[in-house]
Amino acid sequence: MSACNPASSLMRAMITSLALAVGGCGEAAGATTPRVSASVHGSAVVPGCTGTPVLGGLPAARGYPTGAAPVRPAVGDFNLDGKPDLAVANLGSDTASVLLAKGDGTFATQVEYATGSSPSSVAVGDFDLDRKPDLVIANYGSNTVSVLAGKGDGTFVTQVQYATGSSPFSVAVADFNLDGKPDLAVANSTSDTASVLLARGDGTFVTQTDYATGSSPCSVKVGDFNADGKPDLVVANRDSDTVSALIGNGDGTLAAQVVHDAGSRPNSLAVGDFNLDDKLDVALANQPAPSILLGSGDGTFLFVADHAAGNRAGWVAVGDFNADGAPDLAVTDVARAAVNILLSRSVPQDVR
Ligand SMILES: [Ca+2]
Ligand SMILES: [Ca+2]
Ligand SMILES: [Ca+2]
Ligand SMILES: [Ca+2]
Repeated sequence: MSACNPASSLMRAMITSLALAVGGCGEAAGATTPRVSASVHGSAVVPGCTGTPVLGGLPAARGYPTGAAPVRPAVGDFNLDGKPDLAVANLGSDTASVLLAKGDGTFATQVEYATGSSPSSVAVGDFDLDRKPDLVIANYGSNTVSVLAGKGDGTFVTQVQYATGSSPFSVAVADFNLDGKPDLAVANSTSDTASVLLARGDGTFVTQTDYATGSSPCSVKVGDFNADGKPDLVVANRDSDTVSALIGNGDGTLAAQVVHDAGSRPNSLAVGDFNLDDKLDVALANQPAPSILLGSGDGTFLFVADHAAGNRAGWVAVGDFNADGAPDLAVTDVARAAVNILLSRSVPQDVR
């Protein structure tokens, strides 16, 4: 059974603890590493701007209903009013929910859209080049991605599905052939591949090209890790304890993977320059604690020992939560049903 399998008990626990979006209302800095309760099943949890209790300097969470087992929220301005909205894949109800922001930290009631089976990841891009954000969703149970074109008023047209590898568990957006049309990358967790689907620019996509990864790729992210202006991929291979870096050739193809040791059970990854050396790094939510792959700037990485914080890390996201210009980490802690915030100054001295 794939470790990305959402039917596994660990994945159910992860899914339950994942329903969150960390964002905010400005001054959310904590002097110490705060721990924020974010365990809600069937709700998108958004930090409230006017909530009462404050834990470790961050506002308390406020929940909004979604479909069942919401995972991996994405942010976009879907009704073009300048306020960032939310989209969430509802793994348990085969839908995606869109929650439009009111601009005061609260959100309107969700609108649900049909997806494929067991949607596991959602990303945002303008695939038909009409300047209105569209959605792409990886459907774990249908071996497809769904593309939903945005109308620009916060609503979306009915999905169109495209074939991927087996059990796609993560999707990312980048322009891999540098033609100005955003393309797709998908991590196929049971075929041990990453797929690239090139965009035609009218909202449709060319048939996928597959690239080998490690075992059980659960998460894919994009960055220019060798600083040549061409987007590259990193993939977390949960069952081989590695991260694959696939360097983009700039023509829509990728070089064969270069494999890096990544600690134990990397479940998800995020990209940022965590030591502020202008070279992109990779943060890993692995077990028992998050780790960093420090970018060398040439597409290779140096593994840095686990952080002390965290326990059974599930998913990781990057944001500058204390507004000091350095990227911080939000890591779900599966065992404690919590999100750990690791401020950038908590990166060990040997990393900085
Ligand atoms: Ca569009
Ligand atoms: Ca393209
Ligand atoms: Ca590159
Ligand atoms: Ca760096």
